[in-house]
Amino acid sequence: MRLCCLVLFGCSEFDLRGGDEPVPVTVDMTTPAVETEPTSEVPPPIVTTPPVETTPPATTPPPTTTPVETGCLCPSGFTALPDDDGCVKRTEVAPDFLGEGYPVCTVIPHIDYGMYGARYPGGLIVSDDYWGDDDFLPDGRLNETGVWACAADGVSSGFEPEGEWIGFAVCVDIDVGGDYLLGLGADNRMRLTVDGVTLLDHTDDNSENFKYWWLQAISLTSGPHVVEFEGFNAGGPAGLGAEISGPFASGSLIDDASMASQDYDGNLVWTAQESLGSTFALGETSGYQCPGGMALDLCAEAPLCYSEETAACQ
Ligand SMILES: [Ca+2]
Ligand SMILES: [Ca+2]
Repeated sequence: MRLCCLVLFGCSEFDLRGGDEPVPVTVDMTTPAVETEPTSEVPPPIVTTPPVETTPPATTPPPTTTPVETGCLCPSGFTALPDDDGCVKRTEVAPDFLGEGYPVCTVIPHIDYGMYGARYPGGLIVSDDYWGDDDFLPDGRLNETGVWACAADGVSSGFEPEGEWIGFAVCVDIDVGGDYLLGLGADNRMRLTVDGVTLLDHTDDNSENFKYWWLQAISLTSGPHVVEFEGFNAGGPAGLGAEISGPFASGSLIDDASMASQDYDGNLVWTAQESLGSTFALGETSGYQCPGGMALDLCAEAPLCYSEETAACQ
């Protein structure tokens, strides 16, 4: 609850489920009721970077879903999503806890970061001061939102770790499904998964990994999800930038032009900068590690790894 309010811009009562006392409703009978138009606005998502525990997780994670009465009938073993927009079946195991994660510090700015601009999945490139451009100034998204493990002074980021994947597991819990834009860039390698499914996997050391800001679009159903951003430094300067923007109307992000037409900056709900003062949740010698194809959920009652199958309502 606390993190929700720290992270959400304009956190509404709707988000604060379970936190408010019921408010008695009074009706002024002298004034005729005014009918209001239904709104198509969807409530903002709950996006959190959970604190990383420094103690090992319980070996048996508790179940995270409870059956509820619903208008959506699901196949055996599946549970209806909160908005009845589908069914899900999860497989859960306890993660490996490898030790306290690296503390997070702001990236050291670099004029090469983002110098080619934003790059959409279909190849559209947009270059300016916001996304990044080649004007010998350290601007653009990776310079603005990038982070890496703190140096020994604990204030600025350094070059370490080198040769290790580290990253974030961001919880996105939404009452209504919607589309989201994910942006990232890294010095040197990067990968992106949603609910354990790989969306982007750049395991070479091509300088384009940090010279572009890489955009991806996803459609999320209602309910909890985990977006994982990871970076890997092959040597020298290091940085990982990551952002989540949305929600946008379901089915609206169909091509580069439709993605580029959205108000990305005005709908940011999470950036890597929000992890300052915390630690990298994911690592290979620190933090948590899940089996391949599984996502790390630190928003459950106890840390767990999950994979999931989905099915349509019957
Ligand atoms: Ca510029
Ligand atoms: Ca590097």
